[in-house]
Amino acid sequence: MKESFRWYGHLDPVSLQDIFQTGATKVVSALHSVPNGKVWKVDAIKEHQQIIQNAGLDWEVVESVPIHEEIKQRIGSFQAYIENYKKTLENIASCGIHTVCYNFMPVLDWTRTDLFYPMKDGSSALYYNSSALAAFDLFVLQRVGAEKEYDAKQILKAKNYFKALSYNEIETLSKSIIAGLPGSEKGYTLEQFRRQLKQYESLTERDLREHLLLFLEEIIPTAEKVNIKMCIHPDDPPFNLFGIPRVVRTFNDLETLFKSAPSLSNGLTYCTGSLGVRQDNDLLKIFRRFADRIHFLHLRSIQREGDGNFFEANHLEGDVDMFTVVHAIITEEKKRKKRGCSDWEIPMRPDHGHQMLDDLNKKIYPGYSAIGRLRGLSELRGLALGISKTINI
Ligand code: DNO
Repeated sequence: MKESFRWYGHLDPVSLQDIFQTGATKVVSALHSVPNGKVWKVDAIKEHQQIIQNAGLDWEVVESVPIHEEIKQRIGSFQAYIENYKKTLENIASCGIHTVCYNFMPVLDWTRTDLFYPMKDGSSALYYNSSALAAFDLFVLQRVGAEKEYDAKQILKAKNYFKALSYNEIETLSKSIIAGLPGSEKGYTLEQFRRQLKQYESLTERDLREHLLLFLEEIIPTAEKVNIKMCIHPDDPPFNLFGIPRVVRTFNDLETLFKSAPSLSNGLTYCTGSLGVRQDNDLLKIFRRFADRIHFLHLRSIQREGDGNFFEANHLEGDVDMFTVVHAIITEEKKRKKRGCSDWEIPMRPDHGHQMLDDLNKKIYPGYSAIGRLRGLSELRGLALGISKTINI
């Protein structure tokens, strides 16, 4: 695996020099200052790339080129945004970067309800609590028709959850959900969020899937032409939120996606933490089925706590069987190498990490503090080294 680390640019509290010390050689990054929908200019890409190179690192993967909401809904200027997207891919490729991660989650990107969930060892983790989300939906956002989304038991749990919250806790909960986690859009106020959701009111799961497939029909030929591997990121969490559909949640969702555009440029970001939230997602089966189109890896674990609740466990703990996952990855890499593929090594980043040690007193990007990710990377590095010595292909 090509060890990589995510870097959010010059505002990131974790510097490139810090990343260099982790031993990772590759960087995963994006031009976060370019507004969604606008073309990434070659000069801007090159400038960012040069900054990374000056630190002795390589910009290996773009994560993400975001997809404009109008493309997801196929309204307004979606066609122009698709053209811009293609141009951006061409520009990225012309700078020598050939892996692009993206997602197709409407309105919100990844979502958690608690960004500082205390762990027994004194570190803190990210948590998703379905009652907290329902409490926010029903009693803070007061979304019209929200009660139809939940059964009586869930509504009762949400009520009790909400009753126990102080005013400040309600504020914090709202912020955690809609104020924008690192890597997502800037976030919303309650009013903006309501408006965004309303736009999706009549959009069915079938519509959204069709819009994704139509988008792929347009961009995959461009990606192929310029030798870019597009890697869709699974929905996180992998189920519908706020009554709007998500369509990259399960084995079957992925199967549909890749059947409709079989080119290997139509690839997957294999994110164990996102897919692993669902017990019905067999991580090994997913890996094996789509192995040849897995071009990027996000390795992290989660611990399911029932009702769809989960926290982000240490990388080698929790419900993701990291040994089996890494074994499958290394086996795939060795097969690729044997076939003579020059790019047999798959870029991997330790995804998220606990806020711990010195980072507990620092301003961090939730999930993206240095030490927690460094711990994850080191553990994964050791695991991979051990496994790789045992596989002879
Ligand atoms: C969260 C990230 C996501 C991811 C996008 C990919 O930590 O994995 O924000 O970057 O969903 O487009």
